[in-house]
Amino acid sequence: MSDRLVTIERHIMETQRQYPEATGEFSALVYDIAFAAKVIGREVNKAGLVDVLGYTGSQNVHGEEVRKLDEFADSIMFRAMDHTGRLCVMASEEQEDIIPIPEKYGCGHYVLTYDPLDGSSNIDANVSIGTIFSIYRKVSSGERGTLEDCLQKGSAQVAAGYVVYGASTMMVFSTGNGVHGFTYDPSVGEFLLSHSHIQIPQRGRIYSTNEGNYQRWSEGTRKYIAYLKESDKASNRPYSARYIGSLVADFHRNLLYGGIFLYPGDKESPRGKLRLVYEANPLAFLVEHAGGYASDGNTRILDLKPRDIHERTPLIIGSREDVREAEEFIQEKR
Ligand code: AHM
Ligand code: MG
Repeated sequence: MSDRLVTIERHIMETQRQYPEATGEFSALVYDIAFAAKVIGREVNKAGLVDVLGYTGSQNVHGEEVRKLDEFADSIMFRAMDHTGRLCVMASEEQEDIIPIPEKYGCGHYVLTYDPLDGSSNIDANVSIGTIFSIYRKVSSGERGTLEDCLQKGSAQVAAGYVVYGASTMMVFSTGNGVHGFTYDPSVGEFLLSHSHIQIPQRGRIYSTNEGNYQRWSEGTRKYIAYLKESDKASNRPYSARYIGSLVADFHRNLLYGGIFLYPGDKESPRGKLRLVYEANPLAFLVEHAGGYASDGNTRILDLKPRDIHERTPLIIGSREDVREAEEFIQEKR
């Protein structure tokens, strides 16, 4: 932890001073997300104590059972953001359509897309889960935001981040000027800067993937994982397997220690499982700003143009040299 007490607010103010033309609208938006994260974190931390666990009885757009905390987190994100005048439209992994700003409130220049509670299958077992978000500038011409605003390439993000509700709650984000982590101090109710300018090692020793899908993987993916298990001192193999099954938690560990996370396409789901807009793009933005790389096996994630807000993509993300090597195997060049 730094010897200066740096709250998210102070960090944003200090960063903003470098941009005299900034209006403060964008900074306030990051602060709004931190506020929503505190409220979601409070409920996540009492899961089990009160009746917040289990299912609501309905299904989301992906046909998955909705858990009560999913629904709660989704509603908090919306309610923390709808009235601020900073956003023109939102999109959530939990909602089928884009989310307009209510008519009674004004619209701003920014677009927010989010996965309110990722890894929710882990909720009932007290395993880390997270909230993931991206911020874009409005590109559509009308007064209100449209689908076009939500379907921008990841390279157009102006900020992205996640909150991991784990042993402690942490918010990690980048506004394009380094990746910074803030740990929540419940005694003062603030996120305090604990990890400044995070850089991911160029190569790691950890791989994270659901190997239960092995039979469905392509030959290239199978060969790559077999390669990581081979013994070779010079290239630090075998790698260690670490898979939590919560993307935010798996990503967070690999960001700090180095490593590679893979959710590839396979025979049954050629586009994999994870969503381009809500999961792959924000984490790809972060990993690149930390010196790493993210690919769908062939193309840089941030260069993919989403055609649908719920589109899926294979995701290979982490230490740059590891991801590049995985691409070679997946493309069957090795
Ligand atoms: P969710 O958004 O419905 O929670 O699903 C995404 C999660 C990720 O957190 C995780 O990486 C992945 O699903 C795990 O999938 P699997 O159980 O197939 O390994
Ligand atoms: Mg998710």
